[in-house]
Amino acid sequence: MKSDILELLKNDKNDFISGQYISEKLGVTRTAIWKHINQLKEDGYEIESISNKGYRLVSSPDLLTSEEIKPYLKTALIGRNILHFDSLDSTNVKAKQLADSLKVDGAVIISEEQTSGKGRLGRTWVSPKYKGIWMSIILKPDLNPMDAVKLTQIAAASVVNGCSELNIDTLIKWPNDIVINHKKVCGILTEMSAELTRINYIIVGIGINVNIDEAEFPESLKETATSLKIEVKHKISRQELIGRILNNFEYLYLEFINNNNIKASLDICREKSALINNNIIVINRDKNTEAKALDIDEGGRLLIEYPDGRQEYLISGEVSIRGKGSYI
Ligand code: BT5
Repeated sequence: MKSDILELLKNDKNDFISGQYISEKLGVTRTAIWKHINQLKEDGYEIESISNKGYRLVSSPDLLTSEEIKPYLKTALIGRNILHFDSLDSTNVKAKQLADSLKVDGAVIISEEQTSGKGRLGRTWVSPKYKGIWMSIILKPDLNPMDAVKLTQIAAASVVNGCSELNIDTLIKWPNDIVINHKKVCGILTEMSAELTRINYIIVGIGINVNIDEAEFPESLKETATSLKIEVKHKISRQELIGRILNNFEYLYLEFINNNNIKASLDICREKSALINNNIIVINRDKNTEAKALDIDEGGRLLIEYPDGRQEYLISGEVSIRGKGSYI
């Protein structure tokens, strides 16, 4: 009911709507409306109420709730079910807890902060409150488990496209980082529960530093991390960016699932690659080896060439890569 009232207020953004109108439209008493309006105010909505005019929405809080993201969503599947939390240890952990009970594909878990955000291989992901997008998409595709790595590429391509629609140019550092000016602005963590030939679910975790200021990064990340706000020098709407990323994700995901077309995503990953044609260092356990990145193949693997001419395909998640001399 609260979200129905909010929707009516949003539809008539600049005008007052009367309690009578809301009451008739939604079939609730004026007292019930008043209670819900008070709850909305507690949630951070600024609502003006004048006795014989009704209610008017003045401003909305900067929150990643379903109501705030919905205006930007054009999807049929992805993000139609958004579960919003004020604080979580990790959206990927929460997504795993919920995955079995959710029947539909494409539910999205979003938290305003993560107290124990996860990177790959047990690393941590810094996720300050209200400053970024910390979300996990729950998917249940009928795919071979071997294909799950491609979801990371689909996610990376969606983030790059979403940013580019807001005039922010980013590059993909294969397999799971998005970078601007040689610094990491986004990381992707794809996790899976599967049997030998069948996927139970895939969780695509996406973390984006949106409105973090330089001083807010921990000392250990200052050299290597950045945010969209730092790079473009103004605040970015997290709601609009999520909408755009999920719209792109749904298109690329359905192309892959329904039409077996991963090329659409891989073309973006190639075109926006921070590595292809660059000399890189392949970090495998404690061993660093120099190589050149040549291409990303149809399986989403990175083709590299060692100085002796030997070529190798790297599978995502197998190694970490650092560009020569700097972070990327
Ligand atoms: C990643 O791992 O880049 C995957 C990050 C995925 C985060 C999302 S947020 C929503 C979802 N829920 C989760 O719990 N996780 C996902 P990796 O490639 O291993 O990089 C981790 C490394 O990046 C750390 O060891 C730090 O060096 C660095 N790092 C940590 N937080 C960062 C941040 N906010 N921005 C840039 N770099 C960061």
